Amino acid sequence: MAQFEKVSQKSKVHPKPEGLTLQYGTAGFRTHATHLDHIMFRMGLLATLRSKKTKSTIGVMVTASHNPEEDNGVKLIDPMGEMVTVVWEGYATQLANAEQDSLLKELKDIIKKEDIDMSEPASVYIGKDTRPSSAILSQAVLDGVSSLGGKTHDYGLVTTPQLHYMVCCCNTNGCYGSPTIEGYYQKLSQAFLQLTQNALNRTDDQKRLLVDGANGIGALKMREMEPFLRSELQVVLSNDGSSGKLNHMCGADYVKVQQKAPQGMNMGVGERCCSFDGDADRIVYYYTDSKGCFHLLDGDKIATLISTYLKELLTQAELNLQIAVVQTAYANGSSTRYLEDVMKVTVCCTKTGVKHLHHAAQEFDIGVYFEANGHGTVLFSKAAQKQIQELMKDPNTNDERKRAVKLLESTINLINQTVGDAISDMLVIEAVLAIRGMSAQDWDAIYTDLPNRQLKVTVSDRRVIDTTDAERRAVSPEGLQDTIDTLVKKYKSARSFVRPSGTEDVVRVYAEADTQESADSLAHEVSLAVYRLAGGIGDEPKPLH
Ligand code: 16G
Ligand code: ZN
Repeated sequence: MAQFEKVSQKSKVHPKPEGLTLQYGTAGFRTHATHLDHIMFRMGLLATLRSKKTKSTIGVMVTASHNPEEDNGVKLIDPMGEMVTVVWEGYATQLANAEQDSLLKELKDIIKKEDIDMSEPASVYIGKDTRPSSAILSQAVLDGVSSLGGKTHDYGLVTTPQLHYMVCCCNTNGCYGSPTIEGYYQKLSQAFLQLTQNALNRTDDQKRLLVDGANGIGALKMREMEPFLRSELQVVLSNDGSSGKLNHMCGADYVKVQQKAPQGMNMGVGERCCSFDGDADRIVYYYTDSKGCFHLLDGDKIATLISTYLKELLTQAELNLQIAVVQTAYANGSSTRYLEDVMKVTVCCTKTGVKHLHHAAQEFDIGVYFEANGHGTVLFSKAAQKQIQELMKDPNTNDERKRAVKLLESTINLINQTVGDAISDMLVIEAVLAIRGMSAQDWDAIYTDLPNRQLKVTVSDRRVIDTTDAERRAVSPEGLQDTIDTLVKKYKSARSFVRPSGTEDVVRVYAEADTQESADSLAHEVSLAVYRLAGGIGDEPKPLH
C-alpha cells in the first residue's frame, strides 16, 4: 500500500537509535531531547491512528514540563482534552521501541487490534513549548502525521493546557469555545471580568500579582493575554524568558520542592506571588511575611480555597449538588482534616498522576482535584452544568440566588476543565480572593500545614515496592509496612508512606508530623527501612540533622 510506503521512507529520516527503549510514563515520553526524534515521528503516526479510530481530532504536545531545558517529551491528548487511555499508552510504548525494520509490522498490529478503518480521515493538532529542541521535534510529529495522510494544524508555541482546550473545542464543535488562541483569551478574560465586577473597591495594590513564568511558554502567553484583562489584573512578570534558562532556579517545581522563592523575583512583604511550571499546567502561590518568612500556598491550599468558595455559592444558590475534593497521598494531613471536618466535603484519595485524579473527579457533580505540586482543576458534570443554566433562566429566582448562580456560571467558563491550567487556575484564584476580599495571609490562615519532608532512596529495582490504598500502604517487600507503622507510632500527628517514582529511578519517601524535626527524623528512619528492606544501593541514608 502506498500509504505505508511513505511511512517506510519517512521513518528513515527519523531513525531509531538501535537498542534504545523508552516508556510512555505518567506524563508521556520524557528524556534528553537528542533521543526523541524517532519518538516524535512515531507519535505522529499513533496520533493519526487514534484520530481515525475515534473519528475525532487528537492533540500532540511537545514539552518536558518542569524538566531541565535539555530534555524534551511528548504527550498525546484524547478527544475531550483528556490524557490518552492506558491501552493506547501501551501502543505508544510498543511503537516507540520497535526497531527500524519492524516499525511497519507493529503499526499494522495496532491497526488490526483496534480494527482501524484506514480510509477514515485524520486530524491532529500540534503544539510545542519554548525549548530550543521543540521546533525540530514538532516537525518530526508533523512528518509522522502527514506520512499517514492525516491533516495537521500546527498551533506552534502554546501552553499544554491551551492545546488541550483547542482539542476539546474542536471535538465539541465550538461548544467549549473557539479553537483559537484568541478564543481562549476571550473566553477566560470575559469570565474573569464578569467575576471581578463582584469585587468592589479593589485597589491597584490588590490587583497586582507577581508572576514567575519559569522562563517558559507561560510567560509568553501571559504577555499576550494581558490586554484582554483590561488592568483588572496587573501582572508583574519575572523569569519571562528574555535572559534566564527554562525552569532553572525558578518555576513551580523549584518553588515547591525547595520551599523558597524563585530567583529574579522582587517580593514585597505580603505581596501575592505565583509560579508556573515550564509548560504552564501547574501553579503554586506564595508570599513572605514581615519577618521575612516564606509561606507556600500549594495545590492543597488552592483546592481548599476553590472548594470552599464553590460550596458557599451552592448554598446561596440553593443547589443540591455534591462537591468533592480529590487529592493524592501527598496532600497535607491538615488540608484533608480541614476539608472533611470543617468544610464537610467529600475527600477522596487516588494514586499520583493527573489521569487518576481526573477520572476520580468525574464521578461527582463538582469534582475539585489538585495534586500538592499545583496541578489541578475543577470538573462540572453535564447534569450540574444543566441545573446551573436552568436556574439562570428561571424567572422566579430571587436576587441573592441569581447572583450566586451567575458567579457559578462565570467560574465554570473561567476554569479549563480539560486539564490543570496555570493561567486559568491563577485567574480563578485571583477572582475568588477579590470577591471574598482576602489577602494571601488570610488565605494561608485557613489551616496550618503540618511540617513535612520528602526524600528519595535509590534501590537496585524500585519495582520491588508494591503499594495499595492509593499508594498509602506498601504490600511488598515483606515487613516494610510493619516497620513504617511502628516508626509512625513514635511521633505525634505523624504519617508516612513510600512509593516507587513514575518519572525517576528512585523510591520516594514522604513523612509529616507535628514538628519539622519530627517530620525530618521520621522521613530519615523510613528511608533507612526502605534502604535495608528494599535493596538500597550506594551509601546508607544519613540523618538530616
Ligand atoms: C508526572 C505527573 C504528575 C505527578 C508526577 C509524579 C501528569 C501529567 N504528570 O509529572 O501529575 O505528580 O509525575 O512524579 O500526570 P513521581 O512519580 O516521580 O513522583
Ligand atoms: Zn507541566
